[in-house]
Amino acid sequence: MILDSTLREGEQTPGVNYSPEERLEIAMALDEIGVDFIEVGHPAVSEDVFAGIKLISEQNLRANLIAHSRALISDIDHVLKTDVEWVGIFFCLSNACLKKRFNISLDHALDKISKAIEYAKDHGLRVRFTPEDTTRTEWENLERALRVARELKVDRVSIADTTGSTHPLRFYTLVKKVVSFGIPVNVHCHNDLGLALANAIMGIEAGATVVDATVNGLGERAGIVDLAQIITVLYYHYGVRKYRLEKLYEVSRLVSRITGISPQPNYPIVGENAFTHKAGLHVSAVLKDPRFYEFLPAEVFGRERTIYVDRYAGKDTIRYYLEKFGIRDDEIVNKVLRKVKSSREPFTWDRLVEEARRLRA
Ligand code: HCA
Ligand code: CU
Repeated sequence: MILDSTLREGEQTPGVNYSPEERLEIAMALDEIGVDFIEVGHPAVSEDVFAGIKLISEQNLRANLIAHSRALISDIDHVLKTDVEWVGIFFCLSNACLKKRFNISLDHALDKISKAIEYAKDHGLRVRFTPEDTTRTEWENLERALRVARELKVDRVSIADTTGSTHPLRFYTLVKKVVSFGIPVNVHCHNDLGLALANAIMGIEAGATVVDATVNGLGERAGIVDLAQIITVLYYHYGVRKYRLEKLYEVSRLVSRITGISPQPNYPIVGENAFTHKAGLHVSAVLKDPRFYEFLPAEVFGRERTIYVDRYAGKDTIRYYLEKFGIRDDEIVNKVLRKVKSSREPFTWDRLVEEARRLRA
């Protein structure tokens, strides 16, 4: 399953603050794609965030809604008022955090967490618990937390690689150990080393059943797993057919428009260049059969294959474009190609055709 956290983790991206209406618009788009969970935000952050979450919870979306909360009764009260079904409670239990950040003992921390979980459960919420910075937390501490979570009938635990520090093989081992406790597991992988997706996949291999992701990979620092990438990997390598791939580009554009942050051009699937060919050799092969240089078909994602023309272009590229405008003269093709090759500028269709018409005249 997929948990999309564009509205929570994604809102922790510098420069991103959704209005209630924007929050709703994104949630509806995510619901259309078919994500299983939508993490709608942290209602205690501000009235505006709260209002947006409330707006979403009134819609009767298909996805399960989960709101973020510290291990505080007051935070959980905010969540209760939004009427979402799930709460995600997080607390860091590494020795370093306990000592330097909070200055409390592990027992004290577990007590605080238990009270929060019990309160949430007593009020009918389903609970996900995240021992934040899981990958750097001492196993003894984690083990105790997992026992407590199991006793309190926590519905899911999330293994967070909060600083993106882990290695896929090490992550696999950790997830496997946690899965053996019998509580359903999420994985939440940050991308500081560019390993978020690899780690998430290893998490799946080890038995995790939910992967956290965000549209355009948004999130703190280098962000987390990108929604389009994980859904596409699930489709092509795991045969998961339940998500609407043809909507992924649309939702990426929507989030880019709202956040003002576009993915880099070479970003997989939703980046501007993800389906663009440039070198003459590639174009010539692709015109015979796209599969020579494409694993992913553009149409599946509601996108179009494009061909970029500059001095890397070959004769086939120019012929292909000019033919579209009814120009079939080989000599003109050669001349246009020479012109293209003598320039360091790209050539748009218009410019190619204009060039050809000028030469013909
Ligand atoms: C945070 C940290 C978090 C929490 C994940 C979770 C992380 O911003 O609160 O609550 O499951 O990466 O550990 O995003
Ligand atoms: Cu995170």
